[in-house]
Amino acid sequence: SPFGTGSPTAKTRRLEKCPEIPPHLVGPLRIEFSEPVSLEGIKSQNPELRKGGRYSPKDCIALQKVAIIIPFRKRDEHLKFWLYYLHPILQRQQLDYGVYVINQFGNETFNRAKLLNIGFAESLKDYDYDCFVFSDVDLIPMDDRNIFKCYNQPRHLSVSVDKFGFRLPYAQCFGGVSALSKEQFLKINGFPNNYWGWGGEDDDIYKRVIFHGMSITRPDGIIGKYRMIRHNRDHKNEPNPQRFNKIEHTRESMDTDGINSLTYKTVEIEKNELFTKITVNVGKPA
Ligand code: BGN
Repeated sequence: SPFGTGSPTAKTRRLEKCPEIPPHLVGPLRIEFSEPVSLEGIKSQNPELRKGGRYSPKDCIALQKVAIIIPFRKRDEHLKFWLYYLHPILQRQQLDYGVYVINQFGNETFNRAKLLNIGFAESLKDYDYDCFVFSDVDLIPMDDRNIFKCYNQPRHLSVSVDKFGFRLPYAQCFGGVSALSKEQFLKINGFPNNYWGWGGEDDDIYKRVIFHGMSITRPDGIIGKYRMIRHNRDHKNEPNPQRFNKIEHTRESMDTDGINSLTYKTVEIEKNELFTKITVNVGKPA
């Protein structure tokens, strides 16, 4: 052999691709929120994480490079539970991943979809991600076979949430947790920037997907089980009265409102041990 004699050591062996089905998955998980969790505890339970909440499997080459984007404002307790449950799951799923918490600066009306667009743009400055999982901070999967990766069509992951009696509330539902490849995301011009307050932006995204000739894939209702952390309605995220009108005009607006028209100001980037927190000024409703 031109590479010398003897068997390759662990150090010099070329890594192979990770298997299509990750071998360490356990299936159904017990998820509860009665005992609070601490950041210090989560750190010591996840010693292989790198700065900014990054990870890649050490024994094989991950099949996908996944940025996980969490829109956020003043939900630190929820974020702790999310990190506590998700980091071990994502490592068992053998993903090359990073966690990006996109924190809306100030007290203006919340804008979930714009924060998701910002997460796409900012995470790509960090690493060459090829898949983006967009997750609400209060949603925890109850089965680790629900893999946080991208498929040949955009994927809806949070299909049977306890809050809705473990059923899909309606067939076109695309809210909660979704996964789009870079190509799928760019094809639909990303997400709308002008849905201020609660509701409708996920329906707009669904229509963008359909209008671009794609469809939604989902895990089955067992693997797709989720728990939502109970909470009161947030301040400055009232139901958006314009949402009914806006989702009637997705077809006309989607090519000019999206990742190609995104503007914002980065206020701060913090690389913590468990996640990267990017605080952004998204402006306010026109
Ligand atoms: C829908 C909301 C979604 C929300 C789901 C689940 C609207 C648009 C006008 C019909 N859509 O009704 O945004 O994710 O409920 O709560 O309000």
